[in-house]
Formats: sequence, C-alpha cells, structure tokens
Amino acid sequence: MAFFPDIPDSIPSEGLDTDAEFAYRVYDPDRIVLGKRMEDHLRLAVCYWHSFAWRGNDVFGDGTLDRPWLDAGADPMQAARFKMDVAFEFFSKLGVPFFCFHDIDIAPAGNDFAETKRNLEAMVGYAEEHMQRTGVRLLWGTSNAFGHPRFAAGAATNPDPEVFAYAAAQIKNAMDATHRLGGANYVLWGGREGYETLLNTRMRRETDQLARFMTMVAEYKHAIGFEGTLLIEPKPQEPTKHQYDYDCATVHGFLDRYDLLGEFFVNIEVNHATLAGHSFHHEVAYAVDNGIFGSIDANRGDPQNGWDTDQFPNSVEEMTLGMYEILRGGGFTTGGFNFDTKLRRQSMDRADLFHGHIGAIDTLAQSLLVAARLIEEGDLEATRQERYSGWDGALGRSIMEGSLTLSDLEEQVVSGEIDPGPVSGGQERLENVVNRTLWRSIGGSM
Ligand code: XLS
Ligand code: NI
Ligand code: NI
Repeated sequence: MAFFPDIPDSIPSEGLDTDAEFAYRVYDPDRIVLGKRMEDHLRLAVCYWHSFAWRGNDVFGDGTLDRPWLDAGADPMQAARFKMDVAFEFFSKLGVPFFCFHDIDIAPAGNDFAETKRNLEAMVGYAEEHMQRTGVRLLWGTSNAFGHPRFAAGAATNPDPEVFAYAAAQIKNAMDATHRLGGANYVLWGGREGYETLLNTRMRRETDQLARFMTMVAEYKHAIGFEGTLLIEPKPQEPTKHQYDYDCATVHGFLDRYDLLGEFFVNIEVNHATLAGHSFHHEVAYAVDNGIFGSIDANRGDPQNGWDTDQFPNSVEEMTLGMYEILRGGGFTTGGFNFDTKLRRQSMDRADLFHGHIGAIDTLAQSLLVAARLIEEGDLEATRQERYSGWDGALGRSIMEGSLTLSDLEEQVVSGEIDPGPVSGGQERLENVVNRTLWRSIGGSM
C-alpha cells in the first residue's frame, strides 16, 4: 500500500509554465548542460534521517510529523522494513538517483552489539532488494556515533579508550554496509568530536586520537577494497561548543598535519558554512582550490538563527555561486548534492516532503543553468586571469621560483624599475555580471 497515494509514480519535468504542484519546472534529468546530463551534474540524494527517522520534535515539543513506523510498541524490525518501504516509495516517485543513511536510521539497536550488527546486516539485505527494484543508488553511508549517551564526550575524541573502541566497531560495520551497497562515498561527521569546556579537555590529545581513528578508517577502506571516497563534514559547533572539524580550512590543516591528505575530502554543508561565519561560496572555493572538494549537503540555514535549521535550499543566487566553483573545478566525481534537509515542524502533510524536495531540486537545476552560463560566457574567469597575469611574466615567475631575495627586489624598486600603481578590483561590475545572468534566467531565456 502506498504511503503517498496522492503523488504520481514519477514527478514529470514540465517546464516553467506548468500549473502542476508535483512537477519539475527546471530539473530535467536528460537535459544536456555543458556536455553532461543534468542528473549526472547534480547527482541528487535524499537523506534518510530527517525525512524518515525524525518525527518533527524539537527541544520545546514533541513530534508533529506523520511517521507511523516510529510509534512506540511496533516490532522494531517490522517497523524498520515499513520505514524502508516508504523511503524507497519516496525516492523513486521523486526520481532522484541516490539516497544517504546512518546505520541507526535503517536498523534498530538490539539488546547487545552483536544483535545490532545482525539487525544492520538484515536491513542492508532488505535495502539491496529495494535498490535493485528501483535503481536508486547509495551516494553515501555514515554512522551515528553522537546520539547515544555513551558518546556524550565524543567518539574518537573520548577521554575513555573503550568508547573509541566501541565507535571503531560501529564505524567498521557502517563501512561494511556502505561497501556492500556500492556506496559512492563514506562520510564522517564528527558530531561530538569537540569539547564543551576546556576546563576538562586535553585538546591536542583529542585531535591525536581523532587522527588515529581516521587513519584506521582509511586503512580499513583499503583493506576491504572500498573504492568510494572518504569524506569529512566540517561543522564549527552544535552539538558541542567547539568542533575540531570547524571548517574546510581547519580540516585541510588537520589532514595535512596528520598525513591524511589524499585519503579524506570534504562534504560541505551550506548551513555549516553559515555557522562558521563563511559563505557557501567561500567553503566550496577553498575546497576546490586546495584539492579537498568532495560532496555537498545542500541544506541551508536562516540568517536570523544561530543553529543548524537544515532548510531546503531556495536561493538560486547562493547556490549558483557555489555551483560555479564546482563546475570550474570540473564538477563532482563521486560526490553529489545530498538534501540533509528537515521539514519545518508545522509542515505535517505527507505532501510537504515532496514540496520541499521538488522546490530544492528546481533551485539546484536553475543554479546549474546560471553557473553554466557564467562559465560559457567566461567573463568572470577572463577577469581573474587578467588580474593575476603579472605572475605569468618574468618578475612574477622569478619571485615564485625563489630566485629573488628581499634585497634583489629592493634594488629594483630603488632604481625605479618597479613602480606599481593601484588597479581597480572591479567588484561592482563583476556583481553586475552575475546578476545579469541571474535575471536572464528569471526571464526564462535559458
Ligand atoms: C549535522 C550533520 C549530519 C551529517 C550526517 O549537522 O549535517 O546530518 O550530515 O551525520
Ligand atoms: Ni548539519
Ligand atoms: Ni550534513
């Protein structure tokens, strides 16, 4: 029996003039953009946890969402299968190629670890059947090593090595599950890998532990022949006061320090960029430029809130700027756009889950079109190129090659050979270039 009986079996791509609510206006999987299908550019994924494993509760009140499989009293494995049936009905009606999950989203905890492991294996088998039937694939798997009280002081960064060991066992199983389901990536989000107070914390010890843990994860990846990408998801705080994977630059420095570059890449979340005091554009540009770009969690924050509101992306401008950097860097390889999105607590109709995702998908599709146009027109890139062109000349090259000293440069400046004048950065014109392209897209001429 369908859980979403009023939604058609697939969401059609009908163009901007349609009146249908359950239709894509811009997203068209087969449309070719810069020589590639839209579906292959965006690699869209729905997240299991907020969409199916959360009832809409917040710190002030109970769940509001209609999620009958979460009701108390149900047999846990039966409820997990019911949840998965509904999740796959949703994925396939929406028409996205991928989903993402945490271990505990798909399988219930048993009475002991061994039973939890058996539950996970059984549900992975059930997921395999659904994936075969629907063709939906796994963008990434992950493990929830932050929710259970044993992880209150962190998982890998816990003061107790037994908690480290427990997390290791859990993450090994989640990696096995991801590998078995052909996941394109495996994600580590350090939910409580940080501190609440420095008064009881040895910061350097904790980051050493985290690095050891990540090294073990990378070793295990190679041991089992998992070909997906390992991803770290930076976030500055929440739930802890301070998280060690603060932002892309911090993660980059960490990977470099512990010799993990090339093993881990970043999964950038729009809202986490906002929480870190950056723009999404900044985080993507940093990751692409420094060779650590991996994947995106497309959920946004709200400028008036200081927490992770996980809203559906709806700003074409914000997503265009990130998309532009992604395209400039050659696009996704194993990554994609995951919707780590939550409905608002009042959005309690079953159809709301479709409204949220359909709007978000069209927002990303439109952003892709605008960003592709910016690439094709080439004005931004040409301006950047011109701005740094001095570095391709004799002076720039010799400085960077290391063949000039401070004294050499002083000599040339004293002799008057070097006498630079100020040059406009042209910011307003560049902002106009972006806006013009956005406006043309609103006029539908794309
Ligand atoms: C929380 C994170 C989380 C990860 C997966 O803020 O975004 O949802 O994406 O553990
Ligand atoms: Ni988040
Ligand atoms: Ni996320």
